[in-house]
Amino acid sequence: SSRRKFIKISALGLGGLAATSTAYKLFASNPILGDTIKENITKKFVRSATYCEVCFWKCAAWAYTDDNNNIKKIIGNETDPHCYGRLCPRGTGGVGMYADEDRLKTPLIRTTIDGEETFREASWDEALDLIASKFKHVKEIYGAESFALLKHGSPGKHLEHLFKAYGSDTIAEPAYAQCRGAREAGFALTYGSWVGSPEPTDIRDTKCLVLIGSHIGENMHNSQVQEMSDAIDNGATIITVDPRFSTAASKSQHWLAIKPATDIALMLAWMNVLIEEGLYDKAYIKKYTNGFDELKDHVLNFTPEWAYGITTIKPEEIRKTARKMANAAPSVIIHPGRHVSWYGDDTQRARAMAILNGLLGSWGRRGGFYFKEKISVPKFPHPDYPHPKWDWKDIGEKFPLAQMGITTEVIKCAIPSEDNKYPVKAMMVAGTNITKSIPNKKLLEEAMDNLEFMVVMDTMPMDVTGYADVVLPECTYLERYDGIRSATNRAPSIAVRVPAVKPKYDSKPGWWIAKQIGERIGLGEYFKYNDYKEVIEWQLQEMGTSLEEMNKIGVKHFPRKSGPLYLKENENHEFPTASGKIELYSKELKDLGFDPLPVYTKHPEPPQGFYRLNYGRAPMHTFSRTANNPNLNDLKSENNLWVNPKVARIIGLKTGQSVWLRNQDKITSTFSIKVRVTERIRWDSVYMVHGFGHDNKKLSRAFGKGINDTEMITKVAVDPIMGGTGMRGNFVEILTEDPNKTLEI
Ligand code: MGD
Ligand code: SF4
Repeated sequence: SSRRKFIKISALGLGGLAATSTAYKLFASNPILGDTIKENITKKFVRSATYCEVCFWKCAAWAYTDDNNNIKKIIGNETDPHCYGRLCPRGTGGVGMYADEDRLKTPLIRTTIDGEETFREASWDEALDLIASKFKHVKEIYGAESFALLKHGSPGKHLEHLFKAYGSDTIAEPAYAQCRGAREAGFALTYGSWVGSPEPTDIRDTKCLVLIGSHIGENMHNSQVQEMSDAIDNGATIITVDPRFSTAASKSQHWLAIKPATDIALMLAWMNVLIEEGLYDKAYIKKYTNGFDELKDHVLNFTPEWAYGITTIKPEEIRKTARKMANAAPSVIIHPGRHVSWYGDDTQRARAMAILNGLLGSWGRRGGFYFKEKISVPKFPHPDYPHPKWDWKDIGEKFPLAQMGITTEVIKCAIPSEDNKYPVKAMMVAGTNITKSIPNKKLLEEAMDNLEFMVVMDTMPMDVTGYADVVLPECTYLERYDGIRSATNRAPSIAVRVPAVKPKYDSKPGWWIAKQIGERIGLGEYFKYNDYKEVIEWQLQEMGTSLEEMNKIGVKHFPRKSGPLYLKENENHEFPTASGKIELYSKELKDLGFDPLPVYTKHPEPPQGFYRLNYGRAPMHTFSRTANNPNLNDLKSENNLWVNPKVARIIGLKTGQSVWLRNQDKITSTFSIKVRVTERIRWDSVYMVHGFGHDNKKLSRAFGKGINDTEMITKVAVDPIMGGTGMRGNFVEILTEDPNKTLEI
């Protein structure tokens, strides 16, 4: 079917001129010290409390506006443990999300003019009436469960409420199966609790931080980066395991340039050294863990010499780094990472990290992992949600430890087949650009083709909007109320988001959109407020504060109730696992038919002429959402392909030269990318920053700039334990001529 043909929204006409904002440069000459001009802010500006939505660290911030509804500046909240008063470059540049003249401005409805599919502008009433009629239709004909929601971030929360009230829990987000899910499964199996966000890593007091494919510094999670920089100043040892010489690697005493996909072998060898040399925390192991003897037997043969053949890391380097960790223990952190969906055995890799932390006794210790705590926000009263006949759990049932909806499984449900028990017929996509965040474009397009109805709610004309029947322009986080932020940390705190300015154009907040749809389909009882402000006011009152107070302080702190941050010496502590102990050996995995202890499995390697596609983050961008942001695009407008000089010599490549990619499944890149020849990448891999290569012309700055890594990810290694989509097993050839052009000839 060509019904869901991708519409280039450019058909709508030209946007404004690309006015590159200089605001960012003015306000943050030193990007990480975005607060340097604090002193210059005078009383003539109005200050509103908010928290940042440019990534999901959710730093609390102050937005300053002038009389003309212009946001002059966003700075960090001094008392916030997520940011310690400083925003990262993206947070400072967040004002560009508001200012971007390419923003979605009005609801759009798919239509056909002269045989050509395009979008026409519509009023909110018309768009919402149409959506409401589809909600009713799907429920009547197929059941509410057949309307799926793919979401991310704050807007997703409002829609989740709408969907659950409607009777659908067919909900998923890319932050699970494409990101942190495997890590949460691996640590929950071992310690009984998720790592969560922000991670309870006690970096500021650590003596040794071990980063395994985690590139803090390029991956800009604010307080974590600041704490790491303090730890370095305090003389902490940093050990970085990465096939690429990352920024973190450049700050490290030890950079282990591991052969990709072999991390579990390295960790097994580290365990071998810690146990064989008696360097593990014997008292901690005895008191708090289960399964040490099995672990000891398991790693007996995994010597550094064994691992050398697999990882290419020299045995003495493996021994030396293991001893350094033991020396620092228990103030040592084997960092769990964040985007961990790599090779399909990711839960097991996370288990290996969790076990190493156990051997070193770092969980519940100063400079290791602290016991996190948060405060729960009271639920605004509403009727109970109906029970759906099936939901995300049923869809993901073949993955026994899936704890959230698996996006790719939900997407597959939209493709009709005899054994599809859970047909998805309509979909709402909110705050996620699935064509960039979910691998296997072919599957995604087939699914979208088969949908009867698709609605996208976004702030920008991102690629995903091109597949929608209806596009809804949400206003940005700076123009709306959202739920109260309450995250785990050393001590509980909350933060609020108050609109700094009125919504631009004809955009509306997500809560309003959810309520409008809800009321149109007879769910008014679930939305008993005129303004979301009332919900927050009620919640804050229940928590002993008020919106007025919160708009003055931005962040409110609460005392800990769950006990001390760390274990006391010899304390009897019950971990929230089945046995009450840290499970080095996992009986749960064993009972489910999986390896109870992590095992190294060999993953396919690039064939002759191909290189492993590795991807990551840049400090001024978040996934695909910031590529068109005028302030952030100004700092980095496209991604580059990192290529080792040896490879450059073989192919004859120079820095700055444009190349195209073709992967193992003969998929060629839509656009080209400029080469960066550098020793900082191994010769068997290439690297690029994720989130570029946008193909919607309406994104005047981001269109056609760089390559979309996701487009090259057609082979997915699925984690059998929790359903994560491993995306690092794709191989690319580097082409010096445009393959798309060659094809036309
Ligand atoms: P983005 O690509 O930034 O992230 O995946 P996504 O959540 O899809 O897309 C966010 C979308 O939300 C954009 O279209 C943006 O315009 C829109 N948006 C931003 N703010 C708002 C708002 O306030 N309201 C609304 N309605 N929309 C808004 C992230 C996911 O991607 C994650 S968490 C990870 S860790 C994975 N990373 C990753 C990778 O590194 N490489 C590859 N190839 N794929 C990946 N997928 C995963
Ligand atoms: Fe915003 Fe940066 Fe904080 Fe993320 S880390 S929430 S982008 S300031």
